[in-house]
Amino acid sequence: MELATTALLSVGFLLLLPQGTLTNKGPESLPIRVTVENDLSNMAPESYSSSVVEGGVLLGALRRLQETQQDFKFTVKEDPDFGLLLQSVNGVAGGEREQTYWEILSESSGEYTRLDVGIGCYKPTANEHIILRLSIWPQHI
Ligand code: B12
Repeated sequence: MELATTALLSVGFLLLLPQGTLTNKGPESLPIRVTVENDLSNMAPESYSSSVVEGGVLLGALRRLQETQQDFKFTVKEDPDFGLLLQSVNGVAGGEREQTYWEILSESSGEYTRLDVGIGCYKPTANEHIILRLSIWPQHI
């Protein structure tokens, strides 16, 4: 009798647990789009689909893209203060001499916003469109 009561109580407790508690589901995967623009070398823009885990950073989406797409690659350089600088995309590096760098933007309804942090800190949202654009350093920064 006592055993049956304990069993019943345990089943009741399990039913009360929020869904997913016992299934150990990982974070959701959010789709994002990445476009590489290099007008400076007259190259046609290339768009790619990738994904980022919910709460994950852009670096993860770029790594995933590099692993799945033969024609996408990138390199980074570590900065002691601000983390990871996107140094090259698809074999083209930004350079001190040419004063070029890979600018990172987010596009929505034709509006472009420059990200205020680098790829190691920025957390994309679902369906966000990220632009990696080879640009010339702004004159006053
Ligand atoms: C000049 C400058 C740049 C220049 C650097 C060119 C150069 N060789 O001088 C350029 C235009 C390349 C640049 C780019 C970016 N920058 Co900037 N930049 C600055 C600025 C105004 C001064 C840096 C400086 O000269 N310091 C003096 C020198 C002697 O010190 P240093 O340690 O050698 O400086 C180096 C680092 O600052 C590094 N650097 C510059 N910006 C960034 C950004 C990131 C994410 C990293 C990892 C490194 C880095 O480049 C400098 C030269 O090597 C700072 C603001 C500030 N007051 O620090 C912002 C600042 C560092 N940049 C910032 C940002 C966000 C960016 C971009 C991500 C913008 C974008 N959306 O594209 C990009 C980097 C993109 C990428 N490819 O990863 C933020 C970083 C915030 C953060 N917490 O991550 C800052 C703090 C400005 C701000 N408040 O928004 N930047």
